[in-house]
Amino acid sequence: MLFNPEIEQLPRPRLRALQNERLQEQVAYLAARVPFYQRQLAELGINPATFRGLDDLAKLGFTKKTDFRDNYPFGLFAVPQAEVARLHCSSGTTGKATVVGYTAGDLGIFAEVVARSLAAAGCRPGMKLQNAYGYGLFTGGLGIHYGAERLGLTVIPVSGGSTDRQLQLLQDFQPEILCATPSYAQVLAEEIARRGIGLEALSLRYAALGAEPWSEAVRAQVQAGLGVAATNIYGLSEIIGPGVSQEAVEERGTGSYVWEDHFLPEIVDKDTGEPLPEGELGVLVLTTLTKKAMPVLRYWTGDITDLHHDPHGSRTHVKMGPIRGRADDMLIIRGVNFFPTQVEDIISSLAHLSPSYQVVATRRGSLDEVEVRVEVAEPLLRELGLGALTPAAVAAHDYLQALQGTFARKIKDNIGLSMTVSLLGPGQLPRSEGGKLSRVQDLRGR
Ligand code: ADP
Ligand code: K
Repeated sequence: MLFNPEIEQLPRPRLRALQNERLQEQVAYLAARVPFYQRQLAELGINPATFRGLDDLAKLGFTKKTDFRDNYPFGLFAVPQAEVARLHCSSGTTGKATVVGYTAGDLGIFAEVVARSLAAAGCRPGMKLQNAYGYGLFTGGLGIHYGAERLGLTVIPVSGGSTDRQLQLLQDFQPEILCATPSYAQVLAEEIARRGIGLEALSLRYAALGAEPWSEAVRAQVQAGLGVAATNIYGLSEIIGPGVSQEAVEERGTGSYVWEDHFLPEIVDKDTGEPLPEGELGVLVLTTLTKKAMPVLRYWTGDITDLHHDPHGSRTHVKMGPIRGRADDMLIIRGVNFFPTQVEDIISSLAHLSPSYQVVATRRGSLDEVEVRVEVAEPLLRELGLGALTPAAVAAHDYLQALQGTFARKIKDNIGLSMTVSLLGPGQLPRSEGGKLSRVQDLRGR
């Protein structure tokens, strides 16, 4: 089913013309309203009045995550605060960093693209959707919620976690659709098997999964374990939230439709920033074409994928492949984005920890786990009369116990993720060749 057939099947030339017109409008709008873009356009010698739209797209500069940080909280907003109907933050950034805003009209666009996405995922008006995405500042919960309502679904806003409750509701309310991160869908599938709940006790038919990368192997496991057809939903707060692109249920494995009337995608070389031809892997760059509160030009997502047209597709919009990785060191832990430098900031706020640290991501079952290993500063250990630190030595010293606890708590409070903390003595972390520590070890292998 297509939620908006006219737009979803708009012939390519008309779609291009629409994008062209909207891009010109968006550039003029930002040039008149947002100092950051005024400066950027001026520096690049771009005159909004003569900007030719798509032909000039590659002349525009990129917008990066650091630009959001530098303009925190509202510096990139294009409307007075009174016109902002809702605020969200990028996941994993509970405090500073990425704040995004929406006008009432923007929320309408958000609901529309999610409604399109859920329809492509297999949902039909009248079905029930259990929404296990987190509600709150994270765009996932409310984003799915309002899109599902727009499509005419009955929403069960259970939010993330509480597996017992999730399983109870799946049996009692008999929803046909589940929205969750793929790793949480795996957890639910495993628990269903472990508790011997037969699939005949459930009515699930479809799952729309996203917020983190996943593989065909995970798809196979979730589809078998939950009795669903599972599709990919992709998005990011800086652009709107989930619903930037979505896989169609009949076309699983061939890529996700980018809703191009609202979001203009490009693939660029991760080192040079040069646009790459169709089918090549590079960094996904997205421009919003219709948002009003906080439009962005050429947002550097950091996500590595490709774009390709599917001549046999049910929609005319371009497809993006699965996310193959990141152009930076961002990790996605249980759907939450996190940069190792966030750990570094916490370390520098605490006395007695040295800036030598390592972040190790592993998988236990289907859930991500993170251990932060950090070296304790030399003077403290000398004072305590200790050399190398073992877990037993840490456990035997109240002060080290407290330090470990404070560090773990700050991580949880500031990043929103629970991590295991290990304290080590100076020089205990393995150095690589040139004596350099590799800060991140991702041992999850999907
Ligand atoms: P979201 O609510 O979609 O997780 P965030 O802004 O918190 O939004 O995170 C966006 C990032 O999450 C993306 O840049 C990408 O790295 C990752 N992400 C979101 N959806 C997917 C997906 N379906 N597959 C792979 N990665 C995804
Ligand atoms: K995410």
